[in-house]
Amino acid sequence: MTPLEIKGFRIYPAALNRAAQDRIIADVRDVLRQAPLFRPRTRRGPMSVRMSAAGEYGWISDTKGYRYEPNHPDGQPWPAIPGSIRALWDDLADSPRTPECCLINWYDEGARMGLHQDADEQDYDCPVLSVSLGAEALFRMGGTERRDPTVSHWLQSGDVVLLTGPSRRAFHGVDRLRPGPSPLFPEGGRLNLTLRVVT
Ligand code: MD3
Ligand code: FE
Repeated sequence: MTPLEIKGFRIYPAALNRAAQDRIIADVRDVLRQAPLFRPRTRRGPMSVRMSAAGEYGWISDTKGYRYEPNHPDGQPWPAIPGSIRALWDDLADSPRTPECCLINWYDEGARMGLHQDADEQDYDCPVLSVSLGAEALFRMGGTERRDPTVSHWLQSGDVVLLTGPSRRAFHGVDRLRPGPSPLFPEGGRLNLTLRVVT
C-alpha cells in the first residue's frame, strides 16, 4: 500500500475494510468494559475528548499534570493491547520496538483537540500509528514550530496515519467532526486509536 504523504504525515486511506473495523471496534468495546472512558482534566479545564488506554501504559492528566501511568484512574492496570490493533503496527510501523500504549480517544460530536505536539514519550524517533473509526474528522497538520503553516485533511473511518520522521514531532490537532451517524456509530461520534512506544 502506498500512502498519501502530506508534510511527512503518512496517510493510508481506507487501510481497514469494514470487517477489520468491526473486529477492532468489538475489541475496543471489550477494553472499555474493563477500563472505562474518562474525561481528563488539565489546568485549562476538562477536555472535550474522553480517553482510555490499553497496554503497559496509558496517558492520564489531572491537576498534578499529565503523564503515562501503568494504571487506569480507578487503580486497575490497563487491559492488554488487542491483537487486531497490534497487527497494524507489525504491518506498517517498520519499528524494532513494540507498542506499549494504545491510547483510545472518543470524540462526541462537539469534541475537538487543539493543536499540540506529542512530547510525553521518551523516544521521539519511535513512530506513532493512528487509526480513525466512525465520523470523519478535520485533521490539522503543522510543522515542528507552533507558528508553522498548517494543512487540513478529512480523516475517514478506516484510515490509518503513520507519524514517523519529522512528522512525529509536528504540531497537529482535530478541529471538528462531521456531525451525524456513521455506519459504525449510528449515534454519531468518532474513535481514534494511537499505538505508541512510551519508554
Ligand atoms: C502526530 N490524536 O492522541 S490522530 C493524540 O484524532 C492525537 O484523536 C488525534 O493527536 C485524534 O495525540 C490525531 C493523528 C496523530 C496521532 C498522534 C501523533 C498525529 C500525530 C503524534 C505525533 C505527531
Ligand atoms: Fe497528538
